[in-house]
Amino acid sequence: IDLEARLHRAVEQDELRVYFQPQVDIATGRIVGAEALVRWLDPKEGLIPPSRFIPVAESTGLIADVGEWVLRHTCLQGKKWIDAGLPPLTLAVNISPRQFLRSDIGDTVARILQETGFPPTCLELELTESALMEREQDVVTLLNRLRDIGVRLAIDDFGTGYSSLTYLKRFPLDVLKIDKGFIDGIPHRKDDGAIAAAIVAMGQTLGFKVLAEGVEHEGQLAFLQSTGCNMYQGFLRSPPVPADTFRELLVHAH
Ligand code: G
Ligand code: G
Ligand code: MN
Ligand code: NA
Repeated sequence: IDLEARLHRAVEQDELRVYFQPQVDIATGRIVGAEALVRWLDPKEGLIPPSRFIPVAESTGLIADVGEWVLRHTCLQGKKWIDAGLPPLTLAVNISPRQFLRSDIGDTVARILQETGFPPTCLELELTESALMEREQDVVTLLNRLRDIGVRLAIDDFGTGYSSLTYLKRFPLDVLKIDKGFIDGIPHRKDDGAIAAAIVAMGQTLGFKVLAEGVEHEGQLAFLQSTGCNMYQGFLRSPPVPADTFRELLVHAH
């Protein structure tokens, strides 16, 4: 049977898993949140990465079911951590363009927050530049509805899309995530460093928090610290890990 049919069954039979990658406050070194990243635990094939099934889900429409599963599962996990007395965290969930542009995304998010009891202010939605470049008026309406619900909004892979900087002043956003592609060349490539530093300065002037993605080395972190960048994610601290492992990271770090 094909991947689409298998994925459909995987959602129904709870074969998906959510991994969590720490998001670290650069000034304090503390874990302040996590990005939720889906995996598919196939009984025969083992762990299947999202790069293999998210595009299929997007092109077949299954993304609505997969996306809703990830959102609900992440909020349930976040609520468990709050109830267990862990320090407050922001959990970031990736929303694919097709999932975002459905007119009922606001209703879906509001319903899941209500059902799970997870606080809206602890949930961040990661959107891509390409999703925001679609029908602009619809996008403004969708973003404002999400903003009214109280969730935070982040731009993922910032700097890589066919984007226009005008959307930064038009859309209600909270976080810019600098794409790993700019972080890779730091500190030896002057151009990458200059672009990262410029994104931090511009983003912060516009009132956003800025997060650097894919930080792997101390040299990158030291450079980002010098720019005043707010947060980072990357293998330097931890790859995405299962919930229990993430909880251990939290407990040991605090
Ligand atoms: O987790 P990994 O490091 O393999 O992620 C690969 C890609 O899959 C990333 O671009 C990430 O944004 C995407 N991805 C991971 N989880 C989700 C998800 O729950 N929803 C969507 N839409 N994309 C995801
Ligand atoms: O949603 P997004 O496209 O930003 O997904 C993040 C992706 O980056 C995931 O696939 C995650 O596993 C990966 N990732 C996170 N940190 C690092 C890192 O330090 N190095 C590398 N190579 N990949 C990373
Ligand atoms: Mn992301
Ligand atoms: Na990214």
